[in-house]
Amino acid sequence: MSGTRTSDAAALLDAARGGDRVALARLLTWVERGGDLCRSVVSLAYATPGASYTVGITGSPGAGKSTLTDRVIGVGRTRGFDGPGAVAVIAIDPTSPFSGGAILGDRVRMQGHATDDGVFIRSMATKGHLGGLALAVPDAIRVLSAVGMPIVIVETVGVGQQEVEVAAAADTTVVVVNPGWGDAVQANKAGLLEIADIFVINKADRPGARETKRDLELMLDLSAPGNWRPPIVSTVAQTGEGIDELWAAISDHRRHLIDGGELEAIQRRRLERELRQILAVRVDARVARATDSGRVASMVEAMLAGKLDPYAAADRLLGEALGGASDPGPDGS
Ligand SMILES: Nc1nc2c(ncn2[C@@H]2O[C@H](COP(=O)(O)OP(=O)(O)O)[C@@H](O)[C@H]2O)c(=O)[nH]1
Ligand SMILES: [Mg+2]
Repeated sequence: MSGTRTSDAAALLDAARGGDRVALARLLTWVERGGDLCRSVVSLAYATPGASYTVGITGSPGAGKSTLTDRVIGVGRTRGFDGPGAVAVIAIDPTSPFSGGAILGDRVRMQGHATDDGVFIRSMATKGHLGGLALAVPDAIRVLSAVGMPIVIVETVGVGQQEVEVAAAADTTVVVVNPGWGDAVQANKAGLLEIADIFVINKADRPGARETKRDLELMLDLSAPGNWRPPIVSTVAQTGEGIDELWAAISDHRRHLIDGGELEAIQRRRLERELRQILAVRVDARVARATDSGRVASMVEAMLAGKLDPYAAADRLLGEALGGASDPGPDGS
């Protein structure tokens, strides 16, 4: 990593801390791309940790997450957790990695705060970060935290394992469902029941909200009891109905985590998961480099000739991969 890059990153970070949104946007672009620049930003951000609280908002496409986020930004700005503060939003749509229509829609739906410089909204893809969202999101949160954002909201489409991983980066995870047949069941199948700290039934202006609430309560009754039972809040994001209750639920959950010492435990687990992910990505990258097709083909010949078994071949390749190879970038690049 060159010294120039480190000083560039330091200057940008200083500017971003002073409220320069262009500098902040550039830092996040570096994070998004991965590689050496990402590494220098992350290492600086790491040395000056902030105290941001992260709220994840997840659910199916069209559930109203962006509309809801826009409302939550409003409450965060006017009341915050301990008074008004800045709010940052990262909007992720893993299904359209190259900023498709969905993200454009997100931006439109969060226009309510377009002129407020206490609000920073960023859509994110994972173009170059080989660690994927599982590393890019925590890195981005770390940068936002280091520049002094007290509240970070991460909006993500909750449809698969990757989104469950993204939710792991949030302190409080809000799962959004809609009234109507089977939505709660779908959320359950997608593994969202386990990650939910709070359920929101958005579009409660539509028929079936009560039934959906009953379905969720039933599923919660059947799931393993913990020391926090996710509350279920009904909202109409378009009008703002239920948003105060949602903010109260988020604040309660945060209080619960802090008072029980749970927040610290979560942060420990998160760092451990992140470290393991970085190791896995690096080992993968080294193995890929050491196992070019010629090398593998010659091993296969040796196996066919009865001179080598596949386990011994793997041992040898692994030794070559992890032996003297130079240190790759933070994401294996
Ligand atoms: N009827 C109704 N429509 C809503 C509500 N909240 C959002 N919508 C609409 O649902 C659509 C999808 O909203 P959006 O926030 O983009 O959903 P996302 O894909 O989950 O981010 C938009 O047309 C919103 O105007 C609500 O509470 N009631
Ligand atoms: Mg959206």
